[in-house]
Amino acid sequence: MAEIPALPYPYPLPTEQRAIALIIIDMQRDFLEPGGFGDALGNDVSRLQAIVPTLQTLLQGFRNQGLPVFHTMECHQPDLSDCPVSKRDRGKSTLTIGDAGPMGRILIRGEAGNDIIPELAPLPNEFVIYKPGKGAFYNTPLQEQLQAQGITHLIITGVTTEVCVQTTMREANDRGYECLLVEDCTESYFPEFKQSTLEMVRAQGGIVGWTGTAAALLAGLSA
Ligand code: TIU
Repeated sequence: MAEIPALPYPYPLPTEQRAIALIIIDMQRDFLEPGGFGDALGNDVSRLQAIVPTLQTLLQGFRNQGLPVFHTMECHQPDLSDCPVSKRDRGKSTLTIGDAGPMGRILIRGEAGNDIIPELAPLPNEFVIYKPGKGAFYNTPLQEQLQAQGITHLIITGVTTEVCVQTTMREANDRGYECLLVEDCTESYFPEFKQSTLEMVRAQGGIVGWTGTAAALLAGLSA
């Protein structure tokens, strides 16, 4: 079986290449642009822009090989029926989920600020998962869609590393997926939290999975 350089040891690729899918988590204006949810929580959102070019290259690599791509979007229904009060009230920000901001209502499906950034816009043949929680498996059809495609290996990218990315990777690990977190395609508002997440994922013999780079993965996929 082919493998690619990764930590804590090489990541084994599946024999059937279509069993590997790219998951891009929450690369939405709400997290990357001023006036969205990340900004309302008091974060410096400009930090997250750094991964966009590398993630575009990785996405293009998956598209070139015809491999499955899943985009997730953190969002809520306009009536907030899928948003727990605890989530809405948390943080005591001036603007919170459902309030009108400069890009429309914060974290509400269909609003301009909730869109995926144009550089990474999904193609019609790609999967889009609308998720109300931090993990992409909670209250979504992701598990059924992965199983229907025979996918066993997940390449995990997006924002933020220690919140939605790590939660999703832990959920996927518990469901038996072989997960690789791409370190130059994920970012956090807190550099030290990103670093700690990479380390805790691959500690204890890869207790949650592997970490590796986009270049190593792309080289392995095209070999
Ligand atoms: N606040 C924060 O770091 N993240 C989130 O609220 N959602 C995601 O990580 N997508």
